[in-house]
Amino acid sequence: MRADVVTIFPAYLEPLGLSLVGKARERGTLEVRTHDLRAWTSDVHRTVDDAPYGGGPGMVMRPEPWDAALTEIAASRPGSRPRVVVPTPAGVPFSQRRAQELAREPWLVFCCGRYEGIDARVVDAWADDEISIGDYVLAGGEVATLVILEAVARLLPGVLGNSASAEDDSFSDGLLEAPVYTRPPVWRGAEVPAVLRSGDHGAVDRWRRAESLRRTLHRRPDLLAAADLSAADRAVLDA
Ligand code: 6GU
Repeated sequence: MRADVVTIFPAYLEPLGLSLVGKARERGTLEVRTHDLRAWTSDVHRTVDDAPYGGGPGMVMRPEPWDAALTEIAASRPGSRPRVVVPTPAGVPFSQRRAQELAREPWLVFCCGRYEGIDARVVDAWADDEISIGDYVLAGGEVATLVILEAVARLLPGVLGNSASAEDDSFSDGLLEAPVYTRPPVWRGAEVPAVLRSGDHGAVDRWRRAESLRRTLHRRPDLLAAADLSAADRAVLDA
């Protein structure tokens, strides 16, 4: 996969050189190109914003630098066109399902807005997706892009050491994951649940399913409505 990121703060994307995403880049599974939007300004002050029509606080990003940037980036690989993502708190909610969908794309372009956002005309002209990472407001789209790209990168073929770990994720079956433990078996007086040390894989699977269900019931009851529940699952929840 190739991912281009357009921002006025390229340094904000430096974490994409680290850890799992950095390794995916080293292996060639993911190619990330970060671009400074100001490279597509033409005035001496390299202006990217202006006052909002209709009044109100803050500034709005002007359409011309965005259109010039996206035109040039889109033309950099003739014969294919990128999926253009605009992270914005006014977008549709990001989810594991959307991460899976984006992970199937060969080429993504992220447009990181700042201030009060990007002029709606250039968003309408270019964006395939406007995505929010949650119900709170960030100062710009850069951190949201980091979030989305990390969620997508770990789904790319060969990125996770154990591809089962992606399938086991919280949300992949619509439930939160069960708690996890490692050594020591007793830490500050707290024991690892005996079933996990029993060697009985069937019992471990049942325990994990029950913990998932109970956790989801307490923390995210909204998820249960959409989950695919067996009679045994319902018995756990009713207990
Ligand atoms: Cl994608 N951008 C900004 N600026 N704030 C957000 C967001 C995105 N998602 C939630 N809050």
